[in-house]
Amino acid sequence: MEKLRIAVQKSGRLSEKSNMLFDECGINLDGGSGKLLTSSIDFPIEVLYLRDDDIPQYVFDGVADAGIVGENVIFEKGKTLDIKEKLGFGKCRLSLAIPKAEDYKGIQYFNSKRIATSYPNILSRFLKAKKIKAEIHEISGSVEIAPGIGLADSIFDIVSSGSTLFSNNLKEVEVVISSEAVLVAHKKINKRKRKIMDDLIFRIRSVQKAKKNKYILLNAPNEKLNDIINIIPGMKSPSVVPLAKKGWSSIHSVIAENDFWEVIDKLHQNGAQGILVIPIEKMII
Ligand code: PRT
Ligand code: ZN
Repeated sequence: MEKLRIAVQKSGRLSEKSNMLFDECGINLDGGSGKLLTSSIDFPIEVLYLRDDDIPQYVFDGVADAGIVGENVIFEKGKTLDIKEKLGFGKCRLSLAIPKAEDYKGIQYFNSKRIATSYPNILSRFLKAKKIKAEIHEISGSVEIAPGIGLADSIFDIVSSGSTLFSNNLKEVEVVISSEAVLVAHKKINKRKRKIMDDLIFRIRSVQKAKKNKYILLNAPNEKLNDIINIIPGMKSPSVVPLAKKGWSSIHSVIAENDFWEVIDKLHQNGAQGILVIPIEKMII
């Protein structure tokens, strides 16, 4: 049977989350460690483990049909691929940073400066758009130490928490792109593989929606039901179940994680009691 071949980072920051995503989608991989190509026993995919830098090329060439990789790598490699889905992990930004003690008044600062980076293409596109003439020094790792050892005046690198910059006496002065892990696909995959891709995306979305929402149960006096239903409208509308105690009901609904604390406050103010909030595993609307 035809399978969709997906390239995934072999070992690094995206590996664990990528494998976890398959797991959460109910896709079990026949994962003897050290294997470069593995199949799922219960879903028509096979996973090819690669260095993240190689993933755009493999997908572009059609050696893999799809891949999970950071947007930063895709933009750097400049390959035309279909970005199918943002995956919500591996979030970071690509930023310009300069020594802490330097005065920074704007992008003009970088004129005639030497900038060390592993992302020369993204950087040169950015500098060109801003009409800045700087010298780009491409290095493959430990970019953050370049200014300290006199190799460059500044850097262009991935920043996440900012602590690497901080401990190297650098400060972030321009965010050039934001990035996260995405599911990408080869431009032309056949109909059968497209169907597998759609099934996979459907599962990914169900998992992601579930993560963004919580199941909520609470008790309230009947005269407060309308007010409470307005606060937690639910997917269609909340379930209301009478309690054994006369004049009281239990309300079940779904709330967005982002609204959580605000909603809880309002529910309290409107007489809700015994509020339980429970994670949702999958959510299909
Ligand atoms: O071996 P392989 O080539 O496959 O892996 P790699 O070493 O090239 O990449 P890896 O595993 O380090 O990162 C994979 C992807 O994770 C990147 O391409 C990004 O899309 C994403 N990502 C998310 C990050 C970070 N966060 C991150 N913080 N990649 C790297 N970093 C590094 C950054 O380079 C810097 O040195 O972490 C440091 C900064 O972190 P903070 O938290 O101190 O700011
Ligand atoms: Zn890499």
